[in-house]
Amino acid sequence: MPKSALITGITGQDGSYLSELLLSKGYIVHGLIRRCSSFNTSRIDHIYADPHEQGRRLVLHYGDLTDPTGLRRVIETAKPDEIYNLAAQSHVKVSFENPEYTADADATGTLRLLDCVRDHVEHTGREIRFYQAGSSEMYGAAPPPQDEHTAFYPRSPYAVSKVAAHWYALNYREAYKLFVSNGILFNHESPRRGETFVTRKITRALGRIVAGLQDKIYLGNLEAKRDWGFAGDYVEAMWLMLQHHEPGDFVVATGEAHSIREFLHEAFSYVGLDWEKYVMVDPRYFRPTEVDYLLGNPAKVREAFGWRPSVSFKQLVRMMVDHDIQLGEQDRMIQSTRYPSEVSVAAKA
Ligand code: NAP
Ligand code: F7E
Repeated sequence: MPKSALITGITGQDGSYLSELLLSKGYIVHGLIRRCSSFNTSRIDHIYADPHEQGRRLVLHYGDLTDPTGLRRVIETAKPDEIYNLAAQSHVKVSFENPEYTADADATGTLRLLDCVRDHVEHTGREIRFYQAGSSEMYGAAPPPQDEHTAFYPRSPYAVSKVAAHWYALNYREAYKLFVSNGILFNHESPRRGETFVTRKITRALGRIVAGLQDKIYLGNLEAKRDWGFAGDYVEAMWLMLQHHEPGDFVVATGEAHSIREFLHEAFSYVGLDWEKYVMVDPRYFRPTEVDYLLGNPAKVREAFGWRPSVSFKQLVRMMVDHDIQLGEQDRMIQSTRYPSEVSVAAKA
């Protein structure tokens, strides 16, 4: 029998890479998606399988971490061997604006899912292995480098919610002897990164600058430092955690940190531009409490699974810039073709 996995947050950056990885390993992949008035599946459209297809291995279910009865039904239907809980309101700045929703989805949502697993395991006697998507944001103001022994000091409603989810996961591991692992992942990026996270915001704007579609980019704090890796590498670490002989808590990071300024320099100089001519600082992007310096120590995952990042900082920046230069060119083409039709519509009106 092929293994089956349920991924919450399948439409997100990590969900899409993880789905590809699990399908390539022969899994049947179940994904939780939210009903939305416009399509939200662009990251998984290339692996989507029509429900009428025989033997399809990707099955999508409507659901939401704020809806426990729906979650219970999905688990009963999918009967997964592994659950990857990636769903979250994942934007730190937005969590200051929607703190209660962030806590409901990210903290209580994790508790709801764990409780469904607890009951399912108890009633059926099946084993379900559970991955919880924890974050380096949980370390917040704790000085670098951070590892599994560093005390959490969260600095946003998002980070506080992730700390709660981490402890719920750990408590369910100890109380009910469930196989639950917490990944503590440092920032990981890709061409599929949401466009309001700083790396993608920069590369997307750069692509449009090169295409002649904009000449400014407004950013917040340029001094913060992050340990940025490639999302494709990080989903492999998630999978490895659930194949390990015992559950645990694992930091996943590159062990190298760079400031936003350094990211800007790397990206703009790659296409022969000086970033200082295009970047404006706008305080609207400052956070009420900032996380200044995140630098992970990945020694434990290296020793436990031999995991190492395969993409360097420079390669990551270039991969994202190359992708967004193409997207900028597409934007330019769409803009130039839209203009004549808008003119003809206006002429008819
Ligand atoms: P992402 O691109 O923002 O994706 C988040 C996913 O969660 C999307 O599929 C989203 O659905 C879904 N979602 C949001 N609220 C939900 C709810 N109430 N119920 C069900 N689904 C919901 O995030 P990501 O970068 O892939 O990150 C994956 C996970 O890892 C998140 O939990 C994030 O907090 C955590 N994390 C990320 C990083 C990183 O650097 N990327 C680092 C550490 C931890 P829609 O598509 O419908 O919005
Ligand atoms: O900000 C600064 C900002 O939003 C990084 C999420 O995936 O990783 C992510 O959270 C830094 C911060 O990521 C802008 O102040 C400057 O210091 O790209 P970000 P994040 O907050 O680190 C962690 C690990 C997660 O778990 C989260 O889910 O960049 N910054 N100017 C800016 N940030 C944004 N977004 N936009 C700016 O204009």
